[in-house]
Amino acid sequence: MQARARARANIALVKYWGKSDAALNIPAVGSISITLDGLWSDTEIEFDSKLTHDSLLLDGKEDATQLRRVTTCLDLLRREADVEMPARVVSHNNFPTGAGLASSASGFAALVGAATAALGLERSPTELSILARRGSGSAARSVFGGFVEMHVGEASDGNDSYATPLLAADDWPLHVVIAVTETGAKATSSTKGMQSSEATSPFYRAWVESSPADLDAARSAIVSHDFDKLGEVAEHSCMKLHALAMTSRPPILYWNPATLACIDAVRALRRSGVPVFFTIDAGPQLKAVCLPEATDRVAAELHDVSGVVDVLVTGLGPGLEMG
Ligand code: 2P0
Repeated sequence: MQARARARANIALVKYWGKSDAALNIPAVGSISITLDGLWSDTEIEFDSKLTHDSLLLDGKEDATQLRRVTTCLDLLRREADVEMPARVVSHNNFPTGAGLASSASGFAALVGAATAALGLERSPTELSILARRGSGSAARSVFGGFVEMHVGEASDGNDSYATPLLAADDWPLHVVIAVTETGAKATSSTKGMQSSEATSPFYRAWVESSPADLDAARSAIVSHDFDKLGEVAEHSCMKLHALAMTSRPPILYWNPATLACIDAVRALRRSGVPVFFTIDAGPQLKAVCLPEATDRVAAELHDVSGVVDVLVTGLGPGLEMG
């Protein structure tokens, strides 16, 4: 009753922020993401009747907060498999954990992949996406590679709220340059941040109402490989998310001065004709998405921005891999 899996991080170009059902973790808005080849979680799990409780070793350290979320997710799977055994989970991220680099997305997708295999549950990618969503909304997208859309669905049990692939990684091989401006964990988790925005931001309703138009624009830009159109809607969605965070009470500001300097650098590059746009998640890192011919230039410019401590470059990658 042992298995392992690898899942990659993803970044949303049309963002997820807010839930319609917190208990079932059903998102209030759909989202569109790209799965990143170079950032992954490797997770190994063993169910063992000799254990008295679940344990989690994340990057070599015990993590009580994440363990609670892991146990909630494993309880679902144990019910489906009709077993009660606790599990030992060992997970490793090859990138900074909890700093706005989507470690919960890759982590929960890998966990669900490994745990279903260890329990002998045969689940389709759609079913895995639904299970991963219960762990973390963005994890539903990491089950698939390339360009991925997450659907809100209509069912009250969440069984039609899952991700589907839009376009394979090789069909439009964009690159992503990540400017790391801080390696510590963020102050406000996504889960808490979105709860606060739902409850207190005066812009939350407008965010939900304007989401379908962003999804339509991004989907058609992806299908037609229209880089400028995708960049315009992605930056708009990113700015709306951060406007929601900033107008929550108390306000949440995920950026630091280097994040803003990176935004400036990307806009200056674009003015000089370089095909690049940015997105920023619930943390201070800026992700620049570019056409492959621009990668070296974008990486060099972001590397030189004051406050940038590291630059990671990656292409788009595959979905969940078992074994
Ligand atoms: C996204 N984020 O679409 C957005 C943009 C962060 C900013 O999905 O509460 O960690 O576990 O479902 O998946 C991060 O949210 O939140 C996220 P939960 P999750 O990528």
